[in-house]
Amino acid sequence: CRRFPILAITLAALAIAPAAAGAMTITPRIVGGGTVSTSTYPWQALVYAGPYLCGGSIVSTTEVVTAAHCALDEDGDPWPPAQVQVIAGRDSQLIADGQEASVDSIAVMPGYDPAAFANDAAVLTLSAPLTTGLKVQPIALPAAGARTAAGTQLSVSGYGTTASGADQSSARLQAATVSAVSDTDPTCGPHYIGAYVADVMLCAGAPSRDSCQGDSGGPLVTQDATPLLVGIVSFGDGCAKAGASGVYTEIAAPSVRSFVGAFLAGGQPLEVPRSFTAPSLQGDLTSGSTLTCSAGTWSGATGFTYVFRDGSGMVLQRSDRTTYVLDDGQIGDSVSCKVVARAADGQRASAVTSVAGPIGRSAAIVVAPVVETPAPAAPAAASAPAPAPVVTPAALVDRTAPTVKVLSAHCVGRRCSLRLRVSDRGFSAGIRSLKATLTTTYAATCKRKGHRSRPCKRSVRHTLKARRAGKGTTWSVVAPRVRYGRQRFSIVALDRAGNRQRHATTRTLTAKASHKRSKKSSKRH
Ligand code: 4AZ
Repeated sequence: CRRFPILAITLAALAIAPAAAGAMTITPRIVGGGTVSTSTYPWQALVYAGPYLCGGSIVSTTEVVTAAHCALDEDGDPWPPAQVQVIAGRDSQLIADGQEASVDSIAVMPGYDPAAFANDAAVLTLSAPLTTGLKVQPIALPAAGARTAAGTQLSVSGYGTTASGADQSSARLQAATVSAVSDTDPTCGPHYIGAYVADVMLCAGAPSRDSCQGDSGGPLVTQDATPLLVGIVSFGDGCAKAGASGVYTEIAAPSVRSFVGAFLAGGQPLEVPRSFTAPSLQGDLTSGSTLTCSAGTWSGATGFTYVFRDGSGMVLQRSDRTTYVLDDGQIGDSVSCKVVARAADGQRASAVTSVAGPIGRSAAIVVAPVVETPAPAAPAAASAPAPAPVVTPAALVDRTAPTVKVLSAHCVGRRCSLRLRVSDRGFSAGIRSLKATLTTTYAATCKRKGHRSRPCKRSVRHTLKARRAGKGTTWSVVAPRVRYGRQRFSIVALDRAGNRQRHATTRTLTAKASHKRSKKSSKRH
């Protein structure tokens, strides 16, 4: 149930997809989907949450149901509503039509535990109502307790990947027919022992048809004349894998039905804190000084947690303290603060400050002489407040993949080197390794039988060693003798908990026969 990064879109899908808009029957193709239109699936919403792609179901003009795991950021806090966008009535991610809606508040189903899978439901309340029409219509919910019988034909739709592990989402909306599978079927409960909670989940599948990464949060509906939303795409063991059904949050489960139903007209929704003025960071941007994060104004908040992060997104401090003391390690870096507000009934909401930086050297450090004599036991700047400890909630498990940022990159002659910062958001079990590859593209002469030799390009690939550069999070990669030409470095980090960076960090340099440093010729990924 990993969220799928909004990165690339299958352009090829556009070229090969037949115009099936409006077709009621879905032709199984690729991993079982067919291209459809929101005029047939008008309850389908596209949900961009932070950097991730998810699906959603329009249940009223102002409410969209999605998965809880789509609504939460890497720390397990609801995304700041400003970082969530809902789009209705859009058939292709490449065509900016339909209705774009902003989100006012995010409610996550009580009892959702990011470390488990149960209660994977959330409701996004939009800032302004959607206009209903041919391509935008709410879908009705089943009654509480009206569970879906095994064998019922259902439709699942979304813009997710069309193959398990694929690195591109589908440009165009896809849908597939799957059948409800009994909780006790070997592909369902017994296959997901320890994860499957029959009370609040539903399995569905069909040979080579399934939901997949990026479809999370999206609708599973009946194929009746008046379709009902019976499930939310939640998780699965791969996609369309023999022996493993897809798992959905079951809307008809009484607890899920009452959570979602409370948001529909006439209901009493849970109170979710709301931010009215953005939080802010105050203080001197120099090492040794104290930054104060102000929560801004909120409604419905009974308490706050403050998360200070560095420029790479690494958590510096997470606690109820509003202050953070900058230290030398942050010189040249930047800091931001996320405020997480809690309501009395457990709902939370977050908002973030803008990024403050770069952080400078404090005056005390600038004037401190290089120590030639043995250092005194107490540091000269003893009056400066001690840096606050980094708070890592011990109860957390490392579930997030590490990320790599390029700090510097250059080639001098044939030697190219990169300095990298590796971060592992939230609680980290530590970085195990970095896989670095270099693809060199150089000018060559190509000969083909019966043709004259002509200039062409060739590529070679090498694996490189990445080494920790001193203490902390800095690593380096050096290619000592490259061929002159274009050098494309690709780095993927793996942490000790087995989380692998999904999309490689890349950097392209040019090695030229001169002793000047080459210019960076492309941006980082
Ligand atoms: C996912 O990663 C995901 N086959 C969603 C659904 C399924 C598998 C993975 C079910 O979002």
